[in-house]
Formats: sequence, C-alpha cells, structure tokens
Amino acid sequence: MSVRIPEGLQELLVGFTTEVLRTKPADLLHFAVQYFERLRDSRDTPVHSPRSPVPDCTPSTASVTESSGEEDCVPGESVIRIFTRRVSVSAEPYDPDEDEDHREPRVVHAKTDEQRQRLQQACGPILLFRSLDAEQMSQVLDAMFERRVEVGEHVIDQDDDGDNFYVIDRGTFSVYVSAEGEERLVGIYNNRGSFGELALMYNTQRAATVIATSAGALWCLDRTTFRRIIVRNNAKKRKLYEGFIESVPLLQSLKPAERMKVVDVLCCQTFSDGERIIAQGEGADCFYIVESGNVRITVKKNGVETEVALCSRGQYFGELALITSKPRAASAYCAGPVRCLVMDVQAFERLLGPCKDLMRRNIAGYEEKLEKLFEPGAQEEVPSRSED
Ligand code: 1OR
Ligand code: 1OR
Repeated sequence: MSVRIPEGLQELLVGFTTEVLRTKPADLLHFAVQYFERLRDSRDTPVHSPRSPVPDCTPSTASVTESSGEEDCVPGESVIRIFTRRVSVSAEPYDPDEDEDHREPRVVHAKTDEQRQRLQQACGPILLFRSLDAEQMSQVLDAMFERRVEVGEHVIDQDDDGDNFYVIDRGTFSVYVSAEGEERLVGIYNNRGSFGELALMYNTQRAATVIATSAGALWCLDRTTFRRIIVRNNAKKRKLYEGFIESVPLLQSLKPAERMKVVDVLCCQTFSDGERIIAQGEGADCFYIVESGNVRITVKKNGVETEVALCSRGQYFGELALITSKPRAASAYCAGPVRCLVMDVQAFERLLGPCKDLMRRNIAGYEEKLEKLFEPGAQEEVPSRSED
C-alpha cells in the first residue's frame, strides 16, 4: 500500500521542530497548541507589507515550499517566518551571485540557554554582524556551534580551504603568516574578536595560520551560512557605500578593488548629539570614518578639556592609538547626530597599509599643534582636519 504524504506536511513539521529546538518549551503540548493556532491565524489573516502587491509569504501549502519569507514579509510576524524556515544539516555550496530566489536550507544547531547567552555576548562586538538585520542575525546565531580548543591546536592552517568563520568565546590565539619560507607572527587575539572570514568572503585559501595559545572555546559559523548571509549583505553594502568610499581622501591611494574590501569589513554606526564615541585614555580597537555629521575632538590636559579639531564627512579619526599601540590620545564627541563607518584593528592593519604614510604625516602635525594650542594666549580657532 502506498502512502501519499500531503503537500506541506514535511515543512510544517520541520518548522515546528525547529522552534521546539530553538525555544526548548517546558510544556511541549501547550507550545504545540499555541504554535499551530498562531500559524492558522496568520494564514487566515495574511499580513502584507504596505507595498503591494507582495509575494505570498503566508503559510499556504502552495507557497511554503517556495518562499524563505525573507525580504518581503512584514517584520515581527514571526509565526509566518517560523513556518517558512527550513532546516537542514547538509551544507550545499552556495554562490550568492547565482542565488536569486533565496531558497536555501537553514542550518540550526541546538544550544542551551547558557550557550546562547555566551554566544550573544561574544557576537555583540563583531563588526561583520553589526550591519545584519534582526532576522539575518537570528539565522547566524542559530547556525553557530561551539568548538572547544586545546593549547597548541591549529584552528586554521594557511593555504587550506575555508570551512568555518570563528568568533572567540574565550582563549588566546596567535596568527602566523608564512612567506618565502619564513613564518612571522602577525597578530594575536586575546579573548575576543573573530577570524577566518577572508577565505569565505573571497573564495580563497586561508591567508594565515591561527593557533590556540591557551585552552579556549570558539563559535563556528559554517561556510554556506556565512556566504549566504554575510557575503550577500556585503554585496548590498558595496552598492550603498561605493560612491562615498571613493570620495574619502585618505583612501585615494588604494586600488578600487582594495577600497571594496574596505567596504566589506566596515559597519555603519550611528550616534546621537553629544554622545562620546572615543574616550581619551581608553584602550583602542576601532577606526572611524565620518559618513555624516560632525565630530568634535577634545584633548584634556591639566584638567582642562579643549576642542582641538572637528571631523566632518569623509574625514577619519581613531587611527593614532592603533598606529602607536597607545591609549586614545583624545576624546571624540558628536556635534549633532553622526554616522560613522567603523573598522576593527585587524582590518585596519591588513587593508590600510598603503594609507599609513598619509596618516603618519598628519600625526606628526598633532604634537606640533598640541604645543601651540596649549601655550599661553593660544588662539581659540579650532582646526578642521581638511588636510586628510
Ligand atoms: P582566513 O580565512 O584567510 C586566516 O584565515 C585568518 O586569519 C584570516 O582569514 C583572518 O581572519 C585572520 N593577514 C591575513 N589574515 C589575518 C591577519 C593578517 N590577521 C588575522 N588574520 N594580517 C596581515 C599580515 C600581513 C595581520 C593583520 C593584523
Ligand atoms: P586616537 O586613536 O588617539 C582619538 O583617538 C583621536 O582623535 C586620535 O586617534 C586622532 O584620530 C584624533 N591630537 C590627538 N588626536 C587627535 C588630534 C590631535 N586631532 C584629531 N585627533 N591634535 C589636533 C590636531 C589638529 C593635536 C592637538 C591636541
């Protein structure tokens, strides 16, 4: 006797199972009743975005297998999204340029509450994740899985193919690059940060070897999910920021392809009037380019805080501490609302080498200006950093 499986049954059960694994309800039966009731209600009362017509992202059996519900559904309608999510442990190779209809499997690794909390803490500061929307971020978190490492373990070997992107939960790691038969230590990670994005972003072999120098734990994101979400998001970022990045004077010495790599690692951060972006004396791990608004740079000396420069669109700040490996030499405050493009120190080191001469020339001017600004009877005028 042959049994016909009703259309949509598999997706229905997979959606439900995913949510059970994700939310780990105490009362499974109660959860199931609520889940399916909400699902039915959302089908009976489809909610569309004001833009009309919209693709059908309600859970009718006909549409469920066709849609991931990603881009055009109304935010907040989680039940619709729950239903249209699909789970798979198989990771097919993914080319974001070829994928037009967003029909790809979703990877979910179950986590305890304690793991989820640690994961969220570790991922909060990761710049590559900051420009993701809530749904993309939730997919990333679902797909990540924990890996414990021992001291001396090679997490990545240079020239291998890229399998995962790694976010550090805890532990220290050294980065080595071999060239012309010589291996050089080029960086260390100390209990935070991420690595392993390059081979996945650019479909290249691993650019460096990363070795654990203590026991630790990593959160791993598989190649397919990374490319599906981060690389696709980067394509959007490139379109958004290409024009602006080309106009930034500091980046003029980079080739166009290098400038696009800068865009890939940047995230956009917004700040409100009066907010402090940098505090003098603190440790540093970021570099900033002003996309809009004005940033006041102030220096505190002998208890007196004096404005020493004003950065506006296209200008940068926060390079000094990264170059000198010293604490922040000045504070940065928003004069009105500000949007900045932010880059982490590893990307700064890797990508802005050709711009460092120009930065160093400007830094040489700081000391000189510092003395002039603080000598008795110094003029009040605040210099703009237009020379950048
Ligand atoms: P991946 O996928 O190539 C190795 O695998 C990872 O090491 C790489 O991604 C980066 O995330 C990380 N150059 C290349 N890769 C680096 C570097 C680096 N630092 C960290 N990684 N540096 C330039 C050396 C000339 C050091 C910059 C501080
Ligand atoms: P940072 O990483 O030290 C504060 O964080 C940033 O303020 C610094 O990098 C520079 O990018 C920026 N002296 C020190 N830092 C300055 C100055 C500055 N101007 C901008 N920054 N001077 C003003 C020169 C016009 C020297 C006089 C105090």
